[in-house]
Amino acid sequence: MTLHTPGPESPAPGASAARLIYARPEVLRDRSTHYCPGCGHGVVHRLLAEVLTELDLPAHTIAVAPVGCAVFAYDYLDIDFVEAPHGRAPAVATGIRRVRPEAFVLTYQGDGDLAAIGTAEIVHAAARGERITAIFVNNGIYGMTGGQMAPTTLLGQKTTSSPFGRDAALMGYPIRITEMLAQLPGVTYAARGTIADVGSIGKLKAMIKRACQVQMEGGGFAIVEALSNCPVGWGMTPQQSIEHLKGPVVEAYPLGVIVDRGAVAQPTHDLGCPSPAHPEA
Ligand SMILES: Cc1ncc(C[n+]2csc(CCOP(=O)(O)OP(=O)(O)O)c2C)c(N)n1
Ligand code: SF4
Ligand SMILES: [Mg+2]
Repeated sequence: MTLHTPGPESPAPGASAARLIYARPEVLRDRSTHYCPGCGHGVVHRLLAEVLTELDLPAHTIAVAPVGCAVFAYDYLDIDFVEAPHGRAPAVATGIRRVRPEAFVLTYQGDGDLAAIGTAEIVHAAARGERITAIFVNNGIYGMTGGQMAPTTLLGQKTTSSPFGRDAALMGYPIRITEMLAQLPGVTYAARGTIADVGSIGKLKAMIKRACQVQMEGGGFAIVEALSNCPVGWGMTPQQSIEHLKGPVVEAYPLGVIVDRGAVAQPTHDLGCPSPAHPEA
């Protein structure tokens, strides 16, 4: 899409010029998706497509698709994909890593996939410091199967399996799994962003880019959690779900870089996690 925009860069009156401000990255296929209106998965797909393109990675990438609403990611991103059983993306990616050391290996998982059925796989891939870039879309619910409670569901949140709201005494507390993983010395980079607004989307893109560069530079495991929305599962309109995301969700899951052991930069928020030295330091 091209737009004629007035401003300092505008041509002299009478002259015509167009400034490209939006173009679909080729790696994002030109087709509609199955996602519900307002769903955040599409935003994350777009950011991934942009970052992979900017880093010249599409031809070198082998991605692993999850079970969950993003199960059809392979239909939307024009890169090589392997489909993993529910929760097993990090294990499948480990296998790919071992037989294709030169490949760029990417996983994409939801919170039910990564933080529930796949807890063991993600913890041990991170502990081994697998050279994998993990994209973790946390919408606080099992979207695909009808909105059941996930480990990430907020306290008090109503879901189809917690109809009176999540009660800590009965159902435990939400897991900040990215902070848990960040404690492991094999994790080179861990960060949390959100799709809640334009500024946050830009920051999330920078996090995804950094997580990809970590792998390109030979670093260990890198994970970016994207706080996302599920308007259908949350019983909200898309607009309400974005407000909810910006409010209680971001409050429960602080945004920022949790650890970057590949850079001089220190964590931008301190949640009391110990900060072990980089194994190679
Ligand atoms: C072994 C196995 N157990 C359970 C399921 C059912 N199942 C499919 S997707 C899903 C939850 C997905 O939730 P999440 O990973 O958060 O993705 P979302 O749909 O929210 O993006 C479950 C439990 C399954 N497909 N396979
Ligand atoms: S159920 Fe939720 S996560 Fe799944 S496509 Fe719809 S809005 Fe997105
Ligand atoms: Mg989910």
